[in-house]
Amino acid sequence: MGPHGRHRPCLLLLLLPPLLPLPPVRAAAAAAAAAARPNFVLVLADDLGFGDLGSYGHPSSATPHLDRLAARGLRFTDFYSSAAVCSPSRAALLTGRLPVRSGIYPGVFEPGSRGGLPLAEVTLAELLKARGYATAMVGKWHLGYGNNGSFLPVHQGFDDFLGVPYSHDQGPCQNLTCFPPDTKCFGTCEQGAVAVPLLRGRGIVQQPVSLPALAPLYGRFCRDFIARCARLRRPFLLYYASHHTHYPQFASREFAGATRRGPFGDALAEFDGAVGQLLQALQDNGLENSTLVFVTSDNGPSTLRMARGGSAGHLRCGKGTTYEGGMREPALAYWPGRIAPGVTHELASTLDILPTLAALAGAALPQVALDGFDLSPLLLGQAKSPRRAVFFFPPAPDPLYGPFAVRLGKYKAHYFTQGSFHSDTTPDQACHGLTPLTPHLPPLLFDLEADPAENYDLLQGRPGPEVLQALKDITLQKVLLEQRLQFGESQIGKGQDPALQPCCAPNCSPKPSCCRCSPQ
Ligand code: CSN
Ligand code: MG
Repeated sequence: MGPHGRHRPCLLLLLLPPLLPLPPVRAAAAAAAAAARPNFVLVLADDLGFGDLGSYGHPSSATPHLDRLAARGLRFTDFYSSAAVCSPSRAALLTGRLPVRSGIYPGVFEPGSRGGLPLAEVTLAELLKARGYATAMVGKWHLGYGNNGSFLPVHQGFDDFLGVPYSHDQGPCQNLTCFPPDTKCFGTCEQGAVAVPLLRGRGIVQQPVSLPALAPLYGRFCRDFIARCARLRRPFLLYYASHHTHYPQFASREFAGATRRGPFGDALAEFDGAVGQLLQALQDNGLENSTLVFVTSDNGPSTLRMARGGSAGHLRCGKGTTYEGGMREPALAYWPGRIAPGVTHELASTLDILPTLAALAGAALPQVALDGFDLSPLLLGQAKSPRRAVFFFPPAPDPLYGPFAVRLGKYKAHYFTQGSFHSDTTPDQACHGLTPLTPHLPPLLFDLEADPAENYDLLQGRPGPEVLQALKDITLQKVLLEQRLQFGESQIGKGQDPALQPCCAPNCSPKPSCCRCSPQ
């Protein structure tokens, strides 16, 4: 493994022995050490909302495999992503740091973006690799492409990568096939960019990518990777970042038209089937009891897409906003024999994934400011969540404003609100793109247990002493965070250079339309 180029030297790699085959006398010790290092399958859905899964109350979704994980694993009711759009959310997941620290703002990376997740950031993959893990990723990256792919996963700790560098609507999607045999994708997406490529490592294997072929390709890649790790008795991290529920939704022949919920439901069902295949592969290789499977989503639903977008359930607004619908997500933790089935109302965040998996793997944490907590005692039923607060930053964060909202315990205060075009078409105008940035002094204050939909501002009535105390406590949290939070240099602000867009025929003309390498 690891044929895809150099990895920058990192302190952890220098401290730990190189990953050479162990001499036979130490085989028993190695086996014992391996038993202490569980495998991790980290599944991230795209723009999947709090209300989209059957196990989270959706009446017409077909998600039998995810619902089985929910029934046999730990289901979170109060789990948050760390941003309301894609790139910053993924940066937080892989670094355990608020995305403003790594400079992943404003908005999301574009096909020709100059920046990417800085290579100096220590990712979950790098941290586990230093602990002897094999690491692989399939699916959507969206943390930069850069000059000749210099920001791709293979430069951020992943031994292998099969996937798409950004969203599959960041190219002219009218040329893509969404439903076979001959149905083109709904909508036109981003004109003027190259056709969306499929990459292996740093190389382009298809341009444009065939969306209906993706789930089977990814499935084979994952099965092979899992089987190889099982054979080598090597612990592994598999990061599966699905595209399906992002616009334009797609599905292969097996799933197209197969559900009661229409195109979104079909795409979701195929994603669900892919999760089922991952579980099957674990079972086939005898790894089900030594593997933690964790499933969540990057941000809330894109209600702009109407019935083709996801659902936040009874939560307010969706993608792009700092209301609950923008960032509260379904989350499932499944590890038979270790994690007891149940439901938890404890606070948790994608920021906590890195410290949690590091603790379970016995890996050292990077010596940088982290914003996550080790949830392993919560997962293993030994303690409550150490997390007390959640901070909500908008897609265009600014140190002048700090977090737009803060949750502490069951209370959430909004100091600023702003609509987002991603949350258009909901009945609530506060969600919509034309609703401007609005400061709130005093903040809007909601009790998320009594009022998860954020309808009833507690400071509108005659607030009692408990509510006034909560207001003080929560405002203190905001101030304390602002004191310790350093905004990194904006990576997305470095702008774009069309010449950086991935092109399978580098010297072709005219760009971008000549960047095609497979028959339509
Ligand atoms: S996202 O969706 O990448 O899943 O967040 O596909 O915010 O300008 C968001 N945006 C294209 C997108 C553009 C996307 C934006
Ligand atoms: Mg997304």
